[in-house]
Amino acid sequence: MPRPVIYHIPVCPFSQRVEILLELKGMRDAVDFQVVDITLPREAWLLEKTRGTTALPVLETEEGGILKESLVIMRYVEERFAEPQIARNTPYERGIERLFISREGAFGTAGYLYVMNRAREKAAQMRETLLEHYAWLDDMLCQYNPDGIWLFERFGLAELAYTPLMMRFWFLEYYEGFALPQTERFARVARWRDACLEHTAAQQVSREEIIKLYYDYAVGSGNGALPEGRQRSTFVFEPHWRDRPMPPKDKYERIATDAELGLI
Ligand code: GAZ
Repeated sequence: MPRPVIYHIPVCPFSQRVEILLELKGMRDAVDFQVVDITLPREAWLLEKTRGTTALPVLETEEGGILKESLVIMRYVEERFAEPQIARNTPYERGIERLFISREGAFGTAGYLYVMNRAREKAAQMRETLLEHYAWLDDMLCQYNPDGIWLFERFGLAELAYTPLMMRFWFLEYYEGFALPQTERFARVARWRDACLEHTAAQQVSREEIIKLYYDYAVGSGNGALPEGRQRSTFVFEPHWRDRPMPPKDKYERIATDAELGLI
């Protein structure tokens, strides 16, 4: 059976959104996921399909149609494999869902800039910016479902848009000592986040994997780029992350060697 193909980077938060959605539908095999190695130059045939852009995920339909942007691909999968429906039912609730999702980009950027920051004196401001995003989510959750867990009565599109990003933010706990303050301002969003991280449909990556693979981000090099003095990216597939040691936490002091990271 021909199936849509998604070209993706396995640990990328954006493709995990679509993986979670398919898992919620019990249809993981409805899409053929093809892995792209972010540490190698993009292949010409793939660049041709994307007309030159390199960001993933990209979906290709059976007819050769191309779609980019994880949230667009998410809606395509939701509508194409319509049963069971995961999106909300009414126009009003879909509106709330979309409003909630509308800050995912800024939320993700806040966390990534924070982990990639190399100037210790800027860390406090970056933490503050991220906390403002969590406070906004807290306020939304308090408005629409103050006593529950999810934005509505179950884990849905709102949750799957943010869960992969909140999982990547395990790197902030490890490299920045970041934690949500245990105060009233964040109580509702903390309950939501904890439930999101534990949801059975969202277990495609682990904390250990995130911390090891994103070491290069923590010393300022994103998207498979190589930090100074290094030959191998922490995003390489070999050696497997399970066989590598936990990276050093002192990201402001120095950059660990390939050997210390278990990459050679
Ligand atoms: N908006 C797109 C979507 O699909 O939702 C984003 C896709 C994307 O950025 N993909 C990245 C990619 O393919 C991998 S994940 N990069 C390779 C390339 O050649 O473009 C996130 C950030 C950030 C830096 C990196 C990432 C990240 O901010 O996870 O903010 C959220 C990249 C500094």
